[in-house]
Amino acid sequence: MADASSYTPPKVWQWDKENGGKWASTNRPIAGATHEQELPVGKHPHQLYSLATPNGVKVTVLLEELLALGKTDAEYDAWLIRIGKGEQFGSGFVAINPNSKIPAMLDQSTSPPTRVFESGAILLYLAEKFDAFVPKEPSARAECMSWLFWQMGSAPYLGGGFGHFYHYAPYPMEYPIDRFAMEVKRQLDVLDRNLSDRHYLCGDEYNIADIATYAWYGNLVLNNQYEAAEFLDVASYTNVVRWATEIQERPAVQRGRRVNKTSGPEELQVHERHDASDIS
Ligand SMILES: N[C@@H](CCC(=O)N[C@@H](CS)C(=O)NCC(=O)O)C(=O)O
Repeated sequence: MADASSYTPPKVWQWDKENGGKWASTNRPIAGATHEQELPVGKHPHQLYSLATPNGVKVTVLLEELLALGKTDAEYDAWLIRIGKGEQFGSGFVAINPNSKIPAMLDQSTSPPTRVFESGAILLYLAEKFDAFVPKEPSARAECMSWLFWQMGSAPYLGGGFGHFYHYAPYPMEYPIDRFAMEVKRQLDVLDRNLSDRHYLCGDEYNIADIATYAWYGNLVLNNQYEAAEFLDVASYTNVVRWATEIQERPAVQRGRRVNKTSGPEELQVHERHDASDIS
C-alpha cells in the first residue's frame, strides 16, 4: 500500500486483499454468500442475528424496553453473528440480509415469516407491531421519523468515516481525520442544540429515535468510543451528555447493551439470549 502522500489512483480500481486495514480479511467489493451456513432458529417469535455494536444494540435495547413494558410477545432469541469471522456472509444470514450486515431479524409470528434488515427498519417494524416507542399523531410521528432517519444517515460519518480513520486505519491520515472530526463535531452540535430545550430528541417522550441515536452518539460521549473522548472534546456537549446519561441508566438499556456482547468485562457479556434469565 502506498503512503498517503504518494498515492495516485490507478485507472481502474483493483481489490488489494492485503491492504493492512483492521477489516481487510472480511471486507470485499462483492455481495452474496461466501459459504453455506444455516442459521439457528429458537422458539420465540423474534429471531435476532446480531452483535453488540451500536447498530446491534439499538435492537436489543428496544426488545428489552418492549418486554419491560409488559409486551410478552416481544420475546426473542438473540444469536451471535461474529462479523470478524465472516459469519455475515453465510448463506442463511444473506437470505435474511442481502447486505451482509448485522442486525437482521426474522419474525416467525407471521406466515410466512417476515425478514427485516437495517437497524432503523427493525426499530420501526417492532415499534409499529407493538404500538410503543413511536408516536401516532402525524406531526409527532414526523419528528420521530426525522430524527430516526437523521441518525441512520449521520452515523456512517461517525463510524465508517471518523471511527475508521481515527481508530482502525493502519496509520494516521490528517485529511480524512480532519474532515470526519469536523462532521462528527457538527453532528454533536446539532444534537446538543436540539436537546437544549427538549428532554428527549422529539420532546417529552422517549422513542425509537432516542434509542437509535443513543446507541451511536450516547456511546460516543459516555463510553469513550474510538478512544476519542478527549480528541472530540465530547464533554463540552453537555446536553448530549445529560440526555445520554439518563438513557443509559434505564434498566432495559443496561440489559440490551449486554446482549450479543463479546468484548469488555466477561461478566457483562451475554453471547446469546434466549430467556430473560440469560441476562443476570
Ligand atoms: N445501515 C446498517 C449498517 C449495519 C452495519 O454497518 N453493521 C456492521 C456492524 S455495526 C456490520 O455488520 N459489519 C460487517 C461488515 O461490514 O462486513 C444498519 O443500520 O443496520
